[in-house]
Amino acid sequence: MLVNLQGPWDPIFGRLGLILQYQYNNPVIFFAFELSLVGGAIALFWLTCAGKWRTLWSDWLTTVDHKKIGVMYIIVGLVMLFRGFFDAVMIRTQQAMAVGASSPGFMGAAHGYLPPYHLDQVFTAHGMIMILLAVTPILVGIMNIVVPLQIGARDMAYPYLNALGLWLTVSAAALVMISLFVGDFSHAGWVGLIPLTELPYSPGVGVDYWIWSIQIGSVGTTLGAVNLIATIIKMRAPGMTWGRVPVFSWTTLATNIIALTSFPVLGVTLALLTFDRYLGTHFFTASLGGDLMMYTNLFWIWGHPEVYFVVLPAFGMISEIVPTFSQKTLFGYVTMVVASMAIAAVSWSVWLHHFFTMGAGPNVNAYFSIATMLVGIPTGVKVFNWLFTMYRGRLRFDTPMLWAIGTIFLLISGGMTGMMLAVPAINYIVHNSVFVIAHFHNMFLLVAYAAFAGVTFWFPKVFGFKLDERLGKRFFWSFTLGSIMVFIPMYILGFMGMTRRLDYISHPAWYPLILAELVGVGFYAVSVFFFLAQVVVSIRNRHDLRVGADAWGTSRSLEWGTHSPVPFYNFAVTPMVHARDEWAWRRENKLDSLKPDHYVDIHMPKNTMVPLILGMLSLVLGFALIWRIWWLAGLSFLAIIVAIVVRSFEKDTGYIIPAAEVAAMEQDYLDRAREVESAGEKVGGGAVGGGVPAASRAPWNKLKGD
Ligand code: HEM
Ligand SMILES: [Cu+2]
Repeated sequence: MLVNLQGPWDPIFGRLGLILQYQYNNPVIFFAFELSLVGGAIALFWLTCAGKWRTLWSDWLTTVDHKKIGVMYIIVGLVMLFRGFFDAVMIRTQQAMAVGASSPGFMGAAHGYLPPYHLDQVFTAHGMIMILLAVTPILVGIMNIVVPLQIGARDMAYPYLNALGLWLTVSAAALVMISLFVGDFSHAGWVGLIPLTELPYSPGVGVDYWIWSIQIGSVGTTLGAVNLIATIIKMRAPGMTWGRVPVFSWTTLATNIIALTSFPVLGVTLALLTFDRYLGTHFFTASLGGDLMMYTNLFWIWGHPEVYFVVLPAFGMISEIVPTFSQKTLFGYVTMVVASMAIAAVSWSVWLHHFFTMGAGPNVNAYFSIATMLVGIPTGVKVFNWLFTMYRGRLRFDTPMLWAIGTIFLLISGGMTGMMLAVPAINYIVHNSVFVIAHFHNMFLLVAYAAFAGVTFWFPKVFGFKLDERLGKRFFWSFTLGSIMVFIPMYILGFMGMTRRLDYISHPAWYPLILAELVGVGFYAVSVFFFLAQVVVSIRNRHDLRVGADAWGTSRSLEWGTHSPVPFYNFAVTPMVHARDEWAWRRENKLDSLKPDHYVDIHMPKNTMVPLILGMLSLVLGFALIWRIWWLAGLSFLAIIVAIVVRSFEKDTGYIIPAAEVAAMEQDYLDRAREVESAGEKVGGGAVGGGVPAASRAPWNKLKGD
């Protein structure tokens, strides 16, 4: 039943014999390999010398604490963001070097230094990594950290499932990284252009790496979606009615409904493609009853909702940040919530705008064109709400606010070009040009901006100290210069007719703009430096950057009503919610003391190593399936089942912290807060209800709940 493969196959080693046919003489890969070896060695050395193995194991690898899981998601996302950035640098330098027939070629390339087959892998990896393994994990990480705090919960509804989602994401990322050194990666674009992904056209293991890493990662994302939805529905603190749920939590709900309904479509689509490649079926082939466009339809039925999956949390984050730094309540809470749900709803009915040129005819195209444009209405509502929130507010331009304003600019420009693309007549002209690339980078940049806003905004909540503002602003401005320099020329090039995914530029008139893009990449590189400097300097100066519970002094929602850094049990006693902007309400009514009348026992989930083991086993399973090592695949699959069954018999999964112990821990936090408060403005204000400039307690903060 299995298909006949080209090249070697062996019952023990599967297709691993193919490795001998790959040429490992590429200096770029060699450099990356060296770098990871050296990096790994340094990390191991440091862990051993500093005696950190035990902390790593018990505080991080086996944890089920939603905040730590969130932090690990964000770290994985940032690492992959860096990897994706490296890919981008390679694409841009290749295009800048390979202009005109006389441009020289190196390392086996006719022009530039990347032969087409290698460049194709680089842009495929770039797209897939950035969307699924960089932006998505960073957002999931922020949702993980913030949502339980915002709704006054102890943890997520299913802490164990939460850790499992993380480790599946890690194993997906690991598979992509392994493909760099063992075998190769897909060359068929992040969308898996059909029939290029079918076995006859991609006989190697690259497409299989692409399939299995997405498959494993999306199981993780789906589990995360179940968890976040259940958490928001079931775990809200007493008094937190639906009308009081903070907007970020609302958008998290909307976005995870999208995830829960769309990721399974991706799973099924890839499974059908897997059948084609492994079992010789013909779902998506051009003959024997297969249908190429069925793949494209199914892919975008997931793909379009996915783009809203990343954009809605971004909207949610700036809906928290803009009011905080405008010192006003959010304008139009109800319309904001309705708009989020409307965007989620419309997102299922627009997928065909990705292939208007398929030739479905004017009626079908008109339907999808109108549906696509409808998205502009709720999106516009949101933009106006943010603007009205800022209108006559007392604006402060701390770093999170700068990123938030950048987000709004990008949303307007990216949304406009999206509207242009949604007109079939225009789309026929610019489809498959770099105008589309500029549009969606514009959109994904918006998400990145909001994510940086969110990370800077909630960082002090999680770690107890702020990130350095001066370096943060430099990071913002260099990143923004990079975005302008790379993507405005790209829009123009699209109009000039430059198609996407070129390895060679034949048109000399495009050259100046391509060079401008390369300069932009230089600014991005500078911004990476400022980001790393910001992290290092802030950690070094963490004592001076300490903050109290309300890190920004004007924060509004419930998460600011517990200590910074947040204790592992979140709230000493479950908070009672009185208003929509609970913390702002407490601040105004002088109810912002963090000391409750009395303490009670707290029930917490226990650490477990099962999720880590399951993650590692899925990595082995994925690797075995890619290389068709059937015995290993069977064995690891069996081990996964056994681990799940064994864990489900585990009854003793929680423990109690006695009230007295809680009281002692709380005392430490309160002492720390007092110390921060007495240090006053020097530490950036925002100690326990104190250190806030009097002006920020202005009368318009008054809000009577819903
Ligand atoms: C007002 C909202 C939006 C509209 C009207 C819109 C419209 C479109 C249209 C019509 C296309 C197809 C272009 C073509 O291939 O010819 C497109 C492509 C794309 N858009 Fe948007 N879009 C919007 C928002 C977004 C958002 C929020 C994101 C992501 C955060 C996004 C990401 C993408 C991506 C990734 C592609 C192309 C993928 C590819 O072909 O590789 N869009 N958009
Ligand atoms: Cu779309």
